[in-house]
Amino acid sequence: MKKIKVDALVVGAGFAGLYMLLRLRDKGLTIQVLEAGGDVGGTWYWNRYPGARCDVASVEYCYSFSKELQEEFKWPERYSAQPDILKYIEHTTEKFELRKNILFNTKVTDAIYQEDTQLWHVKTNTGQCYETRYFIMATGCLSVPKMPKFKGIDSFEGEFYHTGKWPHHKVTFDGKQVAVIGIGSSGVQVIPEIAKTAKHLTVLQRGPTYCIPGKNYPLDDTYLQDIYRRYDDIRHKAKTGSRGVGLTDVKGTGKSIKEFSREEAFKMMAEIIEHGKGTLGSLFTDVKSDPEADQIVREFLYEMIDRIVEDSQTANLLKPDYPLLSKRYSLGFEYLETYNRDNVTLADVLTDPIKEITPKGVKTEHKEYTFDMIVCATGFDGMTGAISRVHIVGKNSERLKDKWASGPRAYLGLMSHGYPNMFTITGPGSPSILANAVMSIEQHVEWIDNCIEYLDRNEIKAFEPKLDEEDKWVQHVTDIVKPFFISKGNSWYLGANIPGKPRVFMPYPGGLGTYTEICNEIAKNGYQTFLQKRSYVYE
Ligand code: N01
Repeated sequence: MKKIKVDALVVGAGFAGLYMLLRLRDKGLTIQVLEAGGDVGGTWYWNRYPGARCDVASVEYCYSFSKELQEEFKWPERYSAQPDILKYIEHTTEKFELRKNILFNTKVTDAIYQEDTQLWHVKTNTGQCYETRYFIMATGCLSVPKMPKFKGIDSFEGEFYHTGKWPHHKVTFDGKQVAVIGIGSSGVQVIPEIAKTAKHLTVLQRGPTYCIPGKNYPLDDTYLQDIYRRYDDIRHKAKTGSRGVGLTDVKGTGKSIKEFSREEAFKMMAEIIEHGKGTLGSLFTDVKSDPEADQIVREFLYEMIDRIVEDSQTANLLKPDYPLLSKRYSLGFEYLETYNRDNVTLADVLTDPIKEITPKGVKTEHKEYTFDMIVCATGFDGMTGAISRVHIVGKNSERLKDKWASGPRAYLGLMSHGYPNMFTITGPGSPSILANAVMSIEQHVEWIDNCIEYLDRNEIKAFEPKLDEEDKWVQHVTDIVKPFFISKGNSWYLGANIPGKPRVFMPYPGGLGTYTEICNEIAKNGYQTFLQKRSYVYE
């Protein structure tokens, strides 16, 4: 089959793929972007369920590379909804004329490294074949929805949806008996929206989740003008701080929560929530790791649940029994309040587990429910899901799937030893979703872009991390996360939500600013931690 030759092949047309395309195209490289979806947007193309929005402020959850772009798109809300985020991505695509380099409805199936030519051969599900020097996976951290494997799932006769693959047609809940399975960030967002119009909504909860009430509001021109004036400073703080945000990163107390009286600590936490500024995790130094500190925060949150949720049995069911910061908690908008509605029931499927899906609904051990619609908000095969679904073969015919069988092994989350010239944007071992994802993406794209410039300038044909450096990085990620609750949580950060997936903490927890410094230092020192092959020998 005839191969189409390009300098770089990018997989995915979300925030990461689009910016990568723009940077490399401006260098004069020939680029092909392949996208499985029917249009641009990545996560924001697929997750179009009612209530979907980002819980990072919109003025920060957007590209910083163009001052003009930054100031011409008017964000309507503090936490803008999915249609507005998608509109922003489409606007960026049109502004920089990116669409002509993207092939939609095309999935990459195979990527095989050719050691003789040092090129990648890439195949798609539509039968195309590409030959490329640089193979770049911009497939996102949360792009493979996890569908639960209930017995009888295909027999259900009603409507069946996953929040992560929401249909394009209008879905109505009016007059319907609806079930939601899953109450992570997606469930917390979709539940209040469905409850507004459904005849009845039953939330099938396995494990409760911490949900902090969020503060959303419309943004007016005065607010936006003020942001534009301060943007340089906000972005600087975002890129050098740990979480990729410059606006809401209020200074913590720098003290243990135990240094305050219970009343003082509760008052401070209530204020943080009331004003929607900062996070409970950064207010005190020990909430991330000390069980006693966590207990105080938990009691505060339990009190909050008791205050909001009228039925005490429901309130008790909504109280998680694990440390707050052992998982990603959700920002909720009327989530807890939704359980006060007459048309909403919370069902505990931890003590009464789901046995099967029937043609008419759901059967648990002790009950049988009838539903017109089931919505699964059951999460994703995070971080490695999309990468491991491509048949990637590197040097010595090694499959990436085999190399990563006991957990992903990558250097800086950017490259993996044995897979020369293959880059991953926000890959495992990078800050990715532990920081504002758009800032993580910009940092990666710019680093890759500079690296490619270096490779081309120095006529380096093959480039990959040294194995010992990769091993050290993987160990470093494991070591720095160890003291924190998050290293043990039953979360997708560790692959704990996917049966059989190795439990390895995947994102880099040391903060975006620190990570960026490390990456920059490596580049400044001539990429000494990488093998660099000019002709046939590594130097
Ligand atoms: O997925 P999740 P998500 N039977 O994995 C339940 C980002 N995000 O899509 O806890 C019954 O967090 C599971 O129960 P349990 C964000 O990074 C961001 O909500 O395992 N239940 C859990 O309740 C987030 O972390 C935003 O007991 C089953 C839920 O499904 C990430 O995406 C918005 C089950 C899955 O929760 C993932 O969030 C949305 C089963 N067989 C998403 N299998 C914002 O920016 C799973 N569950 C706001």
